[in-house]
Amino acid sequence: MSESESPRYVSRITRDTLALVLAGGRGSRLKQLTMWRAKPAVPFGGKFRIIDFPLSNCVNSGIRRVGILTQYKSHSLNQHVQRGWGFMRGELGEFVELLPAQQRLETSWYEGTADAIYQNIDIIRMHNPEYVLILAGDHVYKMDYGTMLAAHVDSGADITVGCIEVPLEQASAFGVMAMNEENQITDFAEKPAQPAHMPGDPDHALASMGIYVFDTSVLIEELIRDANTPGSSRDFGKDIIPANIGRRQVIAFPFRTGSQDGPAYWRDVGTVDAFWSANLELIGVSPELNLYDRDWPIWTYQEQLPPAKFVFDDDGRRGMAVDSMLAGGCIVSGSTVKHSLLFSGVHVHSYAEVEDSVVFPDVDIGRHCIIRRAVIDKGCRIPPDTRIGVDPEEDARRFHVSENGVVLVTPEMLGQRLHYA
Ligand code: ADQ
Ligand code: ADP
Repeated sequence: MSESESPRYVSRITRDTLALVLAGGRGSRLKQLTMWRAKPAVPFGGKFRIIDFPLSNCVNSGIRRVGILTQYKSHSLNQHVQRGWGFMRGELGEFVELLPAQQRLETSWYEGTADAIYQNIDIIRMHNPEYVLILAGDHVYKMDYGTMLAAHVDSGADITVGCIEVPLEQASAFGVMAMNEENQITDFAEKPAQPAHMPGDPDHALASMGIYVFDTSVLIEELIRDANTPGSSRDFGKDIIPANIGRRQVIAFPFRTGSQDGPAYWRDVGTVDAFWSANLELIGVSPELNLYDRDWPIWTYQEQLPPAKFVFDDDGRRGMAVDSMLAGGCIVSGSTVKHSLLFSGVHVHSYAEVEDSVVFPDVDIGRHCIIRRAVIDKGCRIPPDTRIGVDPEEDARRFHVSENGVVLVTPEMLGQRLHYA
């Protein structure tokens, strides 16, 4: 039996892997949603935060040594990880640990993504893994990293880059690559103005997912080389990956979903519009991202709350929600919720209407409010009779209105004190 046919082939590789999750970027295209929290800490899907997806992928793939590199506005991210991800067993060599910029090597913050990893070289050496899996903390998807790691080992690659086909018109937001029949990457351009399409497919480009597998020795060597390269922006997409094309074996790994039973769902929910639609898509009858998949559970921290409650108000008006998802602790009394996603602890009072909206935890929606096509940030108290998504001019004066007309409302825009983000 060859080594790759051994029943423990993949699990040996995943055990010998350290995952490092890049979670320090701001995600400024999400506007005020990332004013007080890092993008990986943005709530998603009614009860999760975005970082729960890559972290759950690690655990479901059998990778149980995970470091999270934080920097920008990391308080709510740290709190979420500490509360929700402390179940790993140190006795078994498992951990999820936070790695904030802490001036271990340099007297500065993390510069680019490569610098963030570079500044933790001593920690990588201490854990001494054979492979390092570098992930972004801000993508929503289910993926079995074991398959990618096995492909890395099988191909004899020094570096493996996860990739996915994207529509050509969106490609300039990504690293765009070309590969040969052996999946070797022959060209890599970070966010090119004129992205090249795939051979034989003029409508799609092959994009980097910003996730990488490195042999540890290669990673350390390349990080040090990059740190000594004048003018480098110390970034994987801009510097490390392009510098190694043609110099080392850099292989592309086409993305497949976590439990292999659905279409390839992968989202960089980078803008308010993309965020709003990705959340509302989950309400559909069979969404591409199946959160009910017991083979690939998404773990999170959650408060213990009673079930959602729908009550008649004192005048006998029905409280109801249709075509919607509501988390625990919600109370809908004498009001109507349609095609919306409500996170935990949202109260909707009598005569109010909520439609096509994403409502974050602990929001209070007063009597007679009308709320349409909106994202309401955590802890907002919407005063009675407020209209959101009804009059575009009035919305633009008070709130942030996205390109596609989604209204983003935060406590600060309502003159209220910020809730814990
Ligand atoms: P971007 O997503 O634009 O492109 P970037 O903004 O660097 O790259 O963010 C990548 C990840 O690193 C995010 O999770 C972010 O939070 C984190 N991050 C950013 N700066 C950081 C820092 N200084 N310290 C710690 N973490 C940091 C990348 C690749 C592209 C690829 C896309 C796919 O460069 O080639 O196509 O991801 O989304
Ligand atoms: P409205 O402004 O819509 O009339 P209320 O705040 O008066 O809403 O609440 C209506 C109903 O919702 C209450 O009678 C009760 O059944 C339920 N309710 C409200 N607050 C709570 C709570 N904190 N815990 C449990 N049920 C509640």
